[in-house]
Amino acid sequence: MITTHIDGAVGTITLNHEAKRNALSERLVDAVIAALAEFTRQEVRCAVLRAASGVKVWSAGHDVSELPEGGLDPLGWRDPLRHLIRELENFPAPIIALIEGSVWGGACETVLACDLIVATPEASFAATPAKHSVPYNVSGLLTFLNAAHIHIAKEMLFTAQPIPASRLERMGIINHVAAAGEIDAFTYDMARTIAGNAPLSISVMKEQLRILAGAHTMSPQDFERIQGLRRVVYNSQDYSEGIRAFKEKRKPRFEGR
Ligand code: YXS
Repeated sequence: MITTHIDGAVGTITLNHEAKRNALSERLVDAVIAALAEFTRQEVRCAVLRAASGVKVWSAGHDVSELPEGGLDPLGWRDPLRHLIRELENFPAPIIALIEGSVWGGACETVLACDLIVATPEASFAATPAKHSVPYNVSGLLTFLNAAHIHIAKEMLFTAQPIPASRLERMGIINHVAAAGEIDAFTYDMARTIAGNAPLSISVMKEQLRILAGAHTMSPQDFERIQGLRRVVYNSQDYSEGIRAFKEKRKPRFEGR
């Protein structure tokens, strides 16, 4: 599912399930989370999350075959994607996402939940809930909102179209764009710079920024109303049609009910 490597104080996790385009299955996510735990034990001071060099698809997003076909929240607390996002945010050192190829659906949020993003110019990012009639969850939408201006977050989420890395860099959503032949050297140079700084200060600043980024008040009534609205979506015919269409490798026909 993945390979890992530690070089000094820099750890690398490489997604390695090409057959399923690195879909974020429970098995792959569990492997990434176990690697992060090992990096913590090894006192890694900066981690790099990447796929194999030259890959066409960085990750195809949530494993659709593991999504419920209807009647259950597809992105509940214990969902592998939700678990992965929390582990990335709680990992005590910075994580740099090194992106080559296309990034889809929940993998977009995964990349945005990392602390820094370096991508090749050819890389692209497609947020896909609207493609599958998935009611994204509240903390997941906050990941997008913390990374992008609300108009860009809405463009990503409402169009579900791939957006090139070069455009996202111009908007400050991606830290750096680097050519394929240079991106490794660029990324690991930054990782070593971070790893050479004070780890306690960085770790506490990362945790403070996580708390500040998540500090939003929402009344219990608003939360319950949102959950009710989301339930209408994942109980809809459109949601079941979205999952079925993916499995039948055809374009979904949404009726708005
Ligand atoms: O047919 P086999 O068994 O060889 O498997 C195929 C695909 O079914 C499988 N695969 C996936 N399996 C589970 N979940 C996925 N997300 C997924 N994506 C792909 O991998 C094998 C090779 O796929 P194939 O033939 O399509 O590869 P390709 O190179 O022609 O095309 C690569 C992609 C990524 C353009 C294409 O696979 C694709 O469009 N995948 C789905 C991208 C997507 O819509 N992801 C969003 C998943 S849902 C999600 O993340 C959230 C719930 S949400 O939508 O709310 O954000």
